[in-house]
Amino acid sequence: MERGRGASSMRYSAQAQDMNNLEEGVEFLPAMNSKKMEKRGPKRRVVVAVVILVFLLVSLVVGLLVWHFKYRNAAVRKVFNGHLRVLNWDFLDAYENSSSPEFIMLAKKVKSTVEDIYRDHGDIGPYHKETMITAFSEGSVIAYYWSEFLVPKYREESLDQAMANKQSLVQKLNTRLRNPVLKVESVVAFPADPSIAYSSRDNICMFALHAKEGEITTFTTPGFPNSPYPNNALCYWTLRADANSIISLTFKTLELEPCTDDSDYVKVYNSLSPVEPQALVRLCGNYAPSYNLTFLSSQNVMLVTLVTNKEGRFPGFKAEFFQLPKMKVCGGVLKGERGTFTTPYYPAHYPPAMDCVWNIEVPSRKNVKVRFNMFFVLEPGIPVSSCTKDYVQINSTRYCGERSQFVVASTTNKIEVRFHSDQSYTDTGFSAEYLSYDSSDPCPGQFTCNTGRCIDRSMRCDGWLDCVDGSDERSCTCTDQQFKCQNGWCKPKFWVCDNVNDCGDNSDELQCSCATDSFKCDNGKCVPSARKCDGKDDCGDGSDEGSCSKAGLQTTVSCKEYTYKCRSGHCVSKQNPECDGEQDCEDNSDEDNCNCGIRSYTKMSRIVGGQNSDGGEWPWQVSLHVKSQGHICGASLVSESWLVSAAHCFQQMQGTSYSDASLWTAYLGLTDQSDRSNANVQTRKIKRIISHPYFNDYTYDYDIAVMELQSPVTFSSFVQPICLPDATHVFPVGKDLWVTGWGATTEGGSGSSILQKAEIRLINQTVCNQLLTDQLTPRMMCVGILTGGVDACQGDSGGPLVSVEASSRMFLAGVVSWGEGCAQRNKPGVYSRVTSLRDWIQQQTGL
Ligand code: 4AZ
Repeated sequence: MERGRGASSMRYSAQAQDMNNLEEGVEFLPAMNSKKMEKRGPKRRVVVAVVILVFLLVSLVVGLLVWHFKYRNAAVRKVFNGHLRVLNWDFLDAYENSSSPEFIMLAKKVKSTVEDIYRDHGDIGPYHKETMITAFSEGSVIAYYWSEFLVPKYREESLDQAMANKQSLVQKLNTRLRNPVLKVESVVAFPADPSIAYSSRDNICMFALHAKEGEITTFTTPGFPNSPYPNNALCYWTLRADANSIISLTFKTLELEPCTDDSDYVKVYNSLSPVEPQALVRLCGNYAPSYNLTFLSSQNVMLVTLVTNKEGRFPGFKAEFFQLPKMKVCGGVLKGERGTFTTPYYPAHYPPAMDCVWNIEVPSRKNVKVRFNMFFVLEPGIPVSSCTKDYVQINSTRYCGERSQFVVASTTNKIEVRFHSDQSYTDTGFSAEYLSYDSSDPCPGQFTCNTGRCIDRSMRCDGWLDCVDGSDERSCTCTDQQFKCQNGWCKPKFWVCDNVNDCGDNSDELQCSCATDSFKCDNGKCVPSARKCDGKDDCGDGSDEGSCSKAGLQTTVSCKEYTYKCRSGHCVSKQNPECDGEQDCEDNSDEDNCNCGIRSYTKMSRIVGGQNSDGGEWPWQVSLHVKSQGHICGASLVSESWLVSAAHCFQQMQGTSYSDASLWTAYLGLTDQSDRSNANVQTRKIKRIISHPYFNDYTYDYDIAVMELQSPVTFSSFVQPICLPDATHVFPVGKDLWVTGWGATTEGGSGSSILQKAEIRLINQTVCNQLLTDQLTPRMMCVGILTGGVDACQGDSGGPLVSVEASSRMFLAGVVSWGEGCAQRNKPGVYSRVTSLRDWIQQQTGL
């Protein structure tokens, strides 16, 4: 400021006289300076001032007018879909045919009633353009319609609110007109799906089908199976059944464009109107043959829509439907020693809007327990911790989501099981059995886990964790064939000194050093010391040939798949030379970009099972939240602006497109989910998500994604990147790695508020492929404790699996991907193998 004033007075003292000079004009404002005014002629200055003032005023008015007419008044096209019930009218079969005179006559009446309702409302009436009645169904008569509006942008919100609250208007209309032609109620309208309402289509097709008594009706996408469905198309199939029936719809084959944000999709509605609150399922891509694709309605109508984009044509679907009598009661009284029960129509998707109650009673001297053998009550976007939509309730506990077998026991001879499904999105439900048991012997002839599960007695104290909570391995007396760990557990003696921490406290691996003249390999093998650094891999894992530098530098060798390539293009033989604190390449490129993998302090306990982490212990751990759903997945910080996570976290899931970067928020420096406002926490929005293009949502191959933060984070003792290993980096089998996350702490259980850590070890790929029935690909690796009990679980996905390497630096070895359940014996967790995906990460992020 001060410098500016000085500059201007210097210009003035030079006495520039040119009045056209803009800088002179600036000088003209201090009117108190009478000397200057005199010199330049007062009249001329006043005229210029007035002209500028007028000019500014005119510009302002013009600007305001342009803003008012062009922007404030810019009209937005809005479409709503809805339905209403006409009370004083009976349904005729002819109403099913939209070209029948009966349909046309009633549609005219309904349309004028809807227009009356709109006209009555100042936030709706002025903007209404058109309403069309699309269908009728029974009860007494339900009319389905869509309405189009043109509304100025600034009135859009009030229109949305008024449309969401039309019930009060209808009451007004009904009271205003004492004898209305149509008496209407239950008027509902929802904003139309934008992919249907707001884009023009080259191909529209509509089919109306009515189930025939005792017959199955088949329908297909246009051209199926001889030609693929058309591009840029919108097809509707209205399915109807007789009054008091419901519809069972099954997709026999379905092959659409693979699921992405804007891929082709089929959506099924429990209504004749395509409204989201009554959507039952959204299907895209294709489904495993074992996946049940049968859906049930709650009424006698259903709508199937196919929406296709401009590219990619796929075969489409063949579907069939039939009618069933509407279920009168759901649930009931179940008596006896044992029995089974399921959700309605199991294993088909249960109908929406269902409430079932089973009152189970076993003989009076016994207690009762319920075992859920299959449990799929998953509503997209609803966390298992809240169960606000579809759920099973026993006593006051609600269960939802996908769970593997679990037991709920009662301490009396009665138990009440409730099932509730809401209006939208259904799943395949549950299959359960109830059993009576003796309170003094809940598992006759078997061992009872503390969770209530019964396991074979031979599994007790056998070294394997068969109960999820490890209760079968507690309070054991070790046999002659067993080793007693320091923590009291018994493990088979032949597991001692196998370089695997079987006890969890590593006590089985202490006192296992090699003879004085031998070298202990990283894989536990002992080789004669003379063979170390002899140019031959005697250990089998190369560890006897690592760290064999001469005068600090590694000798250059010819480049192989497994040799580290320096920036100069030369290769060195040393295994894992990156960021180990030693110069191995001539150009020192092996020690470049090594500001990673170090935490503010080291604190590692070696304990089986997850444990609470301390703040700053895992500074690369990221919690990924989705708006209104909370923590969904983990991720790892690899630079100031990039995260690595799992592609399956960003899949399109019924109703929500998780690949939309704007849905996500990343929390860094976080330990306790309930303390997100902690000063060490940094929050970032996501700029973009790049999932691996080869990610396969069936096999989970290439389950990796990178995410760019909208703005870089600031590194601190709570926020630090993890090192990315070179593609040639070797993580030897048997190596202990750490997995961290806020996921479920028991299979099917809820997530943890405090970040959990667990130490697990890398399992041989061939052995694991056998355990997991040939499901592994080279982009996967198994890490876990084969005895069970320690594992990643739902909610840990995308999170880091890290390895402590030379100079205590930690490297990202894997990304939590999938598993058969959690922490089960012989079912280790599967992780995306970062070294196999390293080149892709480099291409995407430049790191
Ligand atoms: C999951 O659902 C999940 N036991 C992640 C990891 C494992 C299982 C499930 C491994 O996100």
